[in-house]
Formats: sequence, structure tokens, C-alpha cells
Amino acid sequence: MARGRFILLEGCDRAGKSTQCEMLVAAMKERGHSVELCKFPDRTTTIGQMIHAYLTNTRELDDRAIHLLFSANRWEAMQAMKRKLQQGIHLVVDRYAYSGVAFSTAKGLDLTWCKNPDRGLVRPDLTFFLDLPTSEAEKRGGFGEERYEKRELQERVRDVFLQLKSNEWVIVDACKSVQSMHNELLREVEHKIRVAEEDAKLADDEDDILEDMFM
Ligand code: Z5A
Ligand code: MG
Repeated sequence: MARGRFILLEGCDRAGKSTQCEMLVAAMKERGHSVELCKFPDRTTTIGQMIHAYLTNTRELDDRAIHLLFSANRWEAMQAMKRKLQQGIHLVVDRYAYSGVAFSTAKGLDLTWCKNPDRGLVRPDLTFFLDLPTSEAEKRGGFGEERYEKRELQERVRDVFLQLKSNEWVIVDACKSVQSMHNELLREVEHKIRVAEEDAKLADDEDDILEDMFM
């Protein structure tokens, strides 16, 4: 049996990541895959509650301290995520370490310093970057409610995201309709899973989880 695939949705604010994650999970389940949704920040943990207080402006924190909390929030999820991937469960993940680096670097921290705490996390098998101009994001529901939802910062964040782009990234135009984005994502995911299953039948070598984020 092939291990589960780690499918990440990253992207600009209000680009529809959470909408697409939910649709993707539902469509994969309908097709008979075992799949779970993960979301970062995970606001349900103790660390996640500190992050939530910061994002909703009820708490002030040094830029480095909040960066490390976002990273710790990923590390605390790592054992459970690895176990699920090993059990053949696919993970659809709503934001991850690329958001961590993009936001903190956009605030002025050093890029390499920002990557370091996330070094060695599990690396996604497939990353979608949902790209949306800030002028479009501003027209969408809820923009401006949280700390980082300001135009200049969002534009710097997008620039850093694009610097982090690697081979397993697929750039998606998030100006498109919800349904056409969904069709594109589902097609790519189905292809990725099919290739992994075929490889698992043919190859003897281990299909190890990739524990080399930012390495
Ligand atoms: N952050 C960080 O600094 N460091 C880290 O390590 C991590 C995160 C992991 C909270 O994240 C903040 O944390 C975030 C980055 C920072 N700060 N900012 N800015 P979050 O993930 O909890 O943020 P969120 O509140 O979920 O917002 P979001 O992710 O930006 O939105 P989204 O998930 O991309 O979009 P959505 O909720 O699916 O849709 C937004 C609206 O647009 C909604 O009204 C939809 O109906 C509408 N929508 C969606 N798709 C479309 C299309 N295709 N057309 C038109 N309208 C659409
Ligand atoms: Mg979201």
C-alpha cells in the first residue's frame, strides 16, 4: 500500500484555501480515498490559542516569539500527521511552513532565520499556491478583520511566497470561480495519487515520508 500523500494549499489571503480544502476533502472521500483535513494555525491547542489571541489583536508579542509559536504549532502536530500518512491516509493541509516564512519575512525578519525552526518538518508531496491580487482579496468577505490583513504587508507576503516556490508547486489563478479551481485541484491530486499507487506496485524501494522541509 502506498503511504498517504501530503497535499498543501498555500496562498494569498482570501484566495479560497479553506473553501478549496473542504471541497477537496469531500470529493476525495466521495471517490473512496481516506483523507483528513489539517489546518495551520491549529487554534484548538494551547499554543494555537496564544496565536489566536495575537492574530485577533488581544495580545502583543515580539515578532520572533510569534514566529516560533507558529512553528511549534506545526511541530506539535507532526507525530499524528506522520502516523496518518503511514497508515495510507491522505492529508489536505490548509497553510503550513511557507505561510510561516512568508509572513515573518514580510514583517522584516531574516529569511534564513525564519526557515530554521521549520527545518525537518514533513515536506508536502504537492503544494498548490492560490494566487490572488490584493485588490481582489480586499473585495472578499472578512478581509481586514485580523492583524495581517493590510495591503502593503499582503503584497510583501506574496513576493516572499514566490521566492519560496519549488518544483512540487502548482500555481493556481484564484480569480477563477470556486468550481473551476476545484476541478483543477482535484485533477492534479488524482494524478498524484494514481502515480504513487502505480509506483508502489512496481518499486521495491521504500516510499518514505519526506522529513526534509527547508533542507
Ligand atoms: N500565519 C502566519 O503568520 N504564520 C504561520 O505560520 C501561519 C499562518 C500558518 C491566519 O491564518 C493568519 O495566520 C494568516 C497567516 C498567518 N494571516 N493573514 N492574513 P488563517 O489560515 O486562519 O486565515 P483565514 O482567516 O482562514 O483566512 P484566509 O486563509 O486568508 O482565507 P482563505 O482560506 O484563503 O479563503 P476562504 O476562507 O476560503 O474564502 C474567503 C472568502 O472568499 C469567503 O467569503 C469565500 O466565500 C470567498 N471566496 C472563496 N473562493 C472564491 C472564489 N473563487 N471566487 C470568489 N470568492 C471566493
Ligand atoms: Mg482560510
